[in-house]
Amino acid sequence: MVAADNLPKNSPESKKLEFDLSAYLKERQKLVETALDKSLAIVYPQKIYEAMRYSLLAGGKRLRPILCLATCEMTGGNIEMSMPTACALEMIHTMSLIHDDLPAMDNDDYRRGKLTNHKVYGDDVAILAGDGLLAYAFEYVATHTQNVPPFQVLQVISRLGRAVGAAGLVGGQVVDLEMEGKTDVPLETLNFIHNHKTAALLEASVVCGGILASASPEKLQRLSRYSQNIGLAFQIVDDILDITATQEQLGKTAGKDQKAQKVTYPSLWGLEESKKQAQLLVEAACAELEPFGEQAKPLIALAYFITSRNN
Ligand code: GRG
Repeated sequence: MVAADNLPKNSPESKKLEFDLSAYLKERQKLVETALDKSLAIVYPQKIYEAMRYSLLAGGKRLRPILCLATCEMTGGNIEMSMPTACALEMIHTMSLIHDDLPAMDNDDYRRGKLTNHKVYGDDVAILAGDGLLAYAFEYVATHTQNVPPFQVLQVISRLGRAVGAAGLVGGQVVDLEMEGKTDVPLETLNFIHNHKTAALLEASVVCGGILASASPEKLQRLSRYSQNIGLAFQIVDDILDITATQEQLGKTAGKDQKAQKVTYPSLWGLEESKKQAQLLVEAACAELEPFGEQAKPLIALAYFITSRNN
């Protein structure tokens, strides 16, 4: 779990907003942790449930569930109706991390400050733990969402499916793997990779929150543009942190991109320009929230958190 005390309580953005992001994140992370813990019991065969829970409850910022809850509230819904989808988003995100860390992909030993799933349970069980979490995410939305019309639940399930599959995470990961070892990756391809690998699930987190609260198509469009912008900003900052943060801060191996000579935003633009671009994207994201007025404070603060975070 990220220490909320590290968050930008006194940053210019949170002062301007008069919004205590640190307290907000602490409270929301606690709600999400409790809901995730309750969502998955250990039954027979214990081994697979233990492996699924090992990564699901390993901490992390819980950004995707928090974005979903915040958007649902901003558009007139509430935490109860969005918590099952928030949990499902974290299950999907966690499974993508488990598979990403496998020797056949990024081959990482640490994630969220702990040994990766395959290091503890073996490659075979780690693959199955990822599969188990992915399937359960969809089951969980379908069986646990309350006080939302069935058509909207169906729309959420459909948006999640699109974000995960070849039109989303899987598609982004495939192109990322194809680009391994290449030094002439064009910006267009880099953007494709990260719009799919990173931004697609962040977009689904925000848009699903709006769908659950019956937001209008115009509002959903704005939410979609907000989240695409924060999604790309998130990845630019991720690339920057790979260079500037320590393994302890990141909870995973630092400096991996440079070591693998991977094309990243800082390798194309340099650190300063990358920071500037991330800031511009966050500003563009926040401009989309103007019609939501005061209610948009949490989503604006979360957007600025993306550029000021240190893990
Ligand atoms: C989804 C079916 C399916 C398979 C997985 C491996 C893969 C396909 C996709 C890779 C997706 C991936 C790992 C993208 C990177 C996204 C990213 C920036 C992760 C870090 O997110 P944080 O910083 O992590 O929010 P925490 O630990 O805080 O939750």
